Amino acid sequence: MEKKIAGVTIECVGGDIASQVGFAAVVNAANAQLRTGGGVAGAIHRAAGPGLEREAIKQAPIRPGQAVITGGHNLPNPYVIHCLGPVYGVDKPGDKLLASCYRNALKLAEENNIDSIAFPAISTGIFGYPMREAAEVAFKTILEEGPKLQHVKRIRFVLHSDRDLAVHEEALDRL
Ligand code: AR6
Repeated sequence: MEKKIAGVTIECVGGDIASQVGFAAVVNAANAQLRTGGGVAGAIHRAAGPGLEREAIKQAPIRPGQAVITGGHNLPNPYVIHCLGPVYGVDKPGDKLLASCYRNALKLAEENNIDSIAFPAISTGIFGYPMREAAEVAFKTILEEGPKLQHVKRIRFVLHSDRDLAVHEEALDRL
C-alpha cells in the first residue's frame, strides 16, 4: 500500500532490504561499530561485499539515534545510510532515539540529493523494540519531516514478514 503526504510517497512492501532496485539509498539497522551483523546488517553487508565494512568502520563508533552515510558498493543502491537504533528498555528514551534515527537518515538523504530511500523496521529485531510502537514512531516522524523534504520524494518500508507488513499498513492507514 502507499500514501502521499506533502508530495512524498510513503509505501510499505514485504521483502528483503538488500534487494531494493530503483532506490537511491537503503537504510541499515546497524551496530555501533558499523560492522556486519545479523538481520538487516548481515543481509546488507553480504550483498554489498567487504568494501562496505571497510568504508563504514572509518566513521565508527556511532551512538543510538545517529546515522552515517556510505556508498552502496555491490548493492543495487548508490548509498547506504547506517542508523543505530536504541536497544529497547536500555537506551532511553527509546521513542526519541528511534525518531532521531529516521530524522537523521532523512537529513543525510537531503544533504546528498537522494530522492528515494528504503527503510527496514529499525530496532525491531535483535534490539527488541515492539513492532507496533516502532511503526508509530517511524510514521509520526516521517509525517513531521515530510513537509521539509526538498529532494526525498519516495520513502519505502521493507518488512520481513506478512505480520510485520500488516502492522505497518495499519499504522500508515491511521496517518
Ligand atoms: N530485510 C528486511 N528486514 C529484515 C531483514 C531483511 N533482509 N532481515 C531482518 N529484517 P535487526 P535491530 C527485519 O535485528 O533490531 C544486527 O545484528 C527483522 O525481522 O536487523 O535494529 C546489528 O549488527 C526486524 O523486524 O535490527 C545490530 O547489532 C528488523 O528487520 C542489531 O542487529 C530489524 O532487525 C540491530 O538490531
